[in-house]
Amino acid sequence: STTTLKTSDHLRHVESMSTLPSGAGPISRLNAVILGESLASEEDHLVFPSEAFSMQAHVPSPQKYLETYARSIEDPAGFWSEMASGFFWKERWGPQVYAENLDIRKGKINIEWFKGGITNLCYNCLDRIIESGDGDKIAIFWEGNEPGFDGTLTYKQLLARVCQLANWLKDVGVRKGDAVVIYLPMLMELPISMLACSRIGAVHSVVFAGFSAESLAQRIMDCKPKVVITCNAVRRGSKIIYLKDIVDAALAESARNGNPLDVCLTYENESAMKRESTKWQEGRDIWWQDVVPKHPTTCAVEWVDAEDPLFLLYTSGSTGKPKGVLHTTGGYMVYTATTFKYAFDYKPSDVYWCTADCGWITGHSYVTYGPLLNGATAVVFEGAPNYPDAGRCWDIVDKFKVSIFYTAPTLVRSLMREGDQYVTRYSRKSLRVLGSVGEPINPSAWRWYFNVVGESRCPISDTWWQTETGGFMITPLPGAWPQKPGSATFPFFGVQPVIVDEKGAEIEGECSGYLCVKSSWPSAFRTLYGDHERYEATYFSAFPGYYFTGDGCTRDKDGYYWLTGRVDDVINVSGHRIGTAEVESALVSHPQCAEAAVVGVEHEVKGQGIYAFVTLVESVLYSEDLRRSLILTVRNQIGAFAAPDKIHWAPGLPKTRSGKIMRRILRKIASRQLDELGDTSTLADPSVVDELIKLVDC
Ligand code: 6R9
Repeated sequence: STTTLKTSDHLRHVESMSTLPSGAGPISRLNAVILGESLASEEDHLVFPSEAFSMQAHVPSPQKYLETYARSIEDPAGFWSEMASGFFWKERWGPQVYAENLDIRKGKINIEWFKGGITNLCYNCLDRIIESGDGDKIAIFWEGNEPGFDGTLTYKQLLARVCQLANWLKDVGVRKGDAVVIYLPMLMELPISMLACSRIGAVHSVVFAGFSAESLAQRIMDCKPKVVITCNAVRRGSKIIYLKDIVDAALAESARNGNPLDVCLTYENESAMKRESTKWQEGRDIWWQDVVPKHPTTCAVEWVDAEDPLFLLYTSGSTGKPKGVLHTTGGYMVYTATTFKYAFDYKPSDVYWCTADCGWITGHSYVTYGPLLNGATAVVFEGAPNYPDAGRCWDIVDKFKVSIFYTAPTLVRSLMREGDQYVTRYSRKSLRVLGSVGEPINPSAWRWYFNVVGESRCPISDTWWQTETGGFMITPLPGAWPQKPGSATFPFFGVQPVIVDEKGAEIEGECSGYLCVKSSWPSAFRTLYGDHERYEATYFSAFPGYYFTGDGCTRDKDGYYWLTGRVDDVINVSGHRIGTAEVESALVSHPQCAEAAVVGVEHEVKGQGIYAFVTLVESVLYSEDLRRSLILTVRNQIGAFAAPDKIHWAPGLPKTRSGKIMRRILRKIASRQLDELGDTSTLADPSVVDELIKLVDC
């Protein structure tokens, strides 16, 4: 069906572009263009891959991309079956490769891939690689917080460790389908725990170890795990974080609410804290080191259906309650592995490092599963990227000869501020591909990353995707395309993005609007845990017929996609998703806070900062102590990363007559665009705006 090709807008544009000779334009000419010069328009700036890079790439040219993309859209079943056939399936999937209904008007939203196929993700990550002869290859280079503190695991060693834990989990009664909450820092035990769960068909739910006791308790109460896995403490930079204390508080809270937990497996992280000083609840708490190593190093695999759940990961939405995003096994496996291979142009000789924490989706798909499924060697880093100084990342790159480096724009910007000398002090000659994720990367950070870190030789894969999508959706394929700094370029194979207007009508060509996706892809999330209605309402109702991403997007004249940020009440702080409603509900839980409205503001390093307008209860006076206490409340209820950057005292909030807070006005005040407040006449009391402006710098 060539109609797909004709209606698919970006294809038409890039087809005309693809008449450019592959690798046209030497890099040196481009550097002259990009260094320092301000461009009339970002979309006119093309950065070409070197011919040498393109020649060795999996996708060496626009033509090759176009061919493969067209095939993936015309025949998704055939395309994805072929991708899936590289994995081990105990039984092949049924005659129908996938089934989907993304149209709420036609009934229940439903997505299935490879149903009836019987497999196991852990088996495919480890046993399959070992059987192929790579058992002695390094799976994980682990680097501790303190330089010089490190370790390695080969594929065989990793499998043995995973099996020991899997056996212990079975011993304490964890069965297929049971939930296990993992609250660990970036120790090797974190990917080991994830893999052990998937080996026995248990559903892991990793909670980022920066979340507070209350957030952890909320997640525990929602998914009711059989076991929680944690460690006593961790060093991060120069700080020590006492994780076990946080877990104790969360478990107490959960027990108070009628959800007692029987088993808390605790890893003794000796370098941060000795077991003697760890608070302990006999009968419930068990030291990892006392039980896990005693278990056999082999463990039979629990074969599961492709559509059996693999993990739950909670993420923020526009209401206060976090959403348990559910991913299943088969499609997730095929998609994360395929995207990893193509978007990073992965080759078996690469050493790959993703700086994300396994507490986020990036750590699930591209620290643990995607790399291992490809038999890759990956770095797992426990520490902070600026400790002991801003050169740490490049020290690690040189130490392990990292060739693919994947991080977030916020880190790029913070290192950029520290100065080039921290980068150029190190060789970095092993690097060949760079990656970016979490938020739009601004063109100036892109250029610094490209020119200084990558010495103008490494393509940047700016991967746009979400917890919900499981894997990359819009991403450059290194070597295939000329890049544009700040654009995530084109959709991955099988992905059909569309841009719609407020009414949900698809817009063609050069345009801006809401980013939706019009057909399913293998690693799409299948539901929100225990709340399929919320899944349908949040993602499939705003624009019937499509999956709505929550992001705004522009497509330029050449068909390149430019993500412009969230259009809902979600703020993106240093790549972490935070719902404004979550912060607001934490603030109003403070006894002296009557009302709160939170908006995102531009922040030089974090991308967005959190700006909170706070109304106090009658007769309470503003003070510095109160400001601190409000911020502390948010830290305690959500986590330090959600602490507001600014508290703005608000005698009243701008509301419509129906009582809806006009965030549009608050955003303008927060970003000091005071002459662009727009129409305030629909407000119930327009004078509150003047009051707010008076208090701008209090
Ligand atoms: C993977 C991840 C998802 C939201 C997403 C968007 C933003 C992520 C981006 C990006 C522009 C990129 N986002 N990657 N925006 N360019 N390369 O971050 O998942 O934590 O669920 O956040 O992050 O706004 O909607 P998640």
